[in-house]
Amino acid sequence: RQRKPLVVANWKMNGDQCLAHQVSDSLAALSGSLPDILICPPVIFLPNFPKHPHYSLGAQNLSEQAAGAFTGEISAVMLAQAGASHVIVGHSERRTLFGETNQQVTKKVEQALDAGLKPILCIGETASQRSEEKTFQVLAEQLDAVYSAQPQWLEASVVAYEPLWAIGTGNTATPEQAQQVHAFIRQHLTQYSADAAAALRILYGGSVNAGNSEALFAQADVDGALIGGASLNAAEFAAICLSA
Ligand code: G2H
Repeated sequence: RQRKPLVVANWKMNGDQCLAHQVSDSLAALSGSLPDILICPPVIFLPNFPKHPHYSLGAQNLSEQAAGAFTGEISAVMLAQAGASHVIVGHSERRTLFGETNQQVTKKVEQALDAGLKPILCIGETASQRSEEKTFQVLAEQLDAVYSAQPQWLEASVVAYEPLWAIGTGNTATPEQAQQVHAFIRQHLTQYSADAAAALRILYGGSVNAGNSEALFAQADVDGALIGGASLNAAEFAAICLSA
């Protein structure tokens, strides 16, 4: 494999200290060739999350500001100090439920990179955009908003394709649908850097579970996954990691 797979757990606003220990124990028990594994729990759990060489820690969101009077916000530097190596940026729940715009997403990517965090940029189309055959256009806009002015950001990035119609619905994209879009994303990004596009890890997200992960990971341009619901079950998440 050209790119080492990356499997990311996105707990969203779920979990507790007990789950942290369960997940840590089940990942620590794995052996053989493992993918890169990243756990993104709610930030409150980061400082005391059990450590193990089999996985790293990340955050689910960050402030678009560096510091200052922004009540309730958490900066990239704080996340790094709390133990995060990566941060999810622009998840569709942030975009749709909290109104995050492409412009804000771009500022967040910049903050992450300035603090030495790797951004996991989430992009995806809605069901109606797909049925109107606007999928590629929407994804291109989301990518270009971030990388057109700063193509060098691509090198330190991870991209996650999460079709909105597949998130938490049990309605996974087929491996062929995922591959088609991932190939488009990689091709589209070659305009910024052919080398960075070739090296970029493109994750799939949306109702991935232990029953469908292997077929998704078998696709040439699927370099891992972002797992929501199924990452809350320690044994299932470990099984997904093993299938990568
Ligand atoms: C998509 C995904 C993880 P789920 O949001 O980011 O969640 O696996 O529950 O569809």
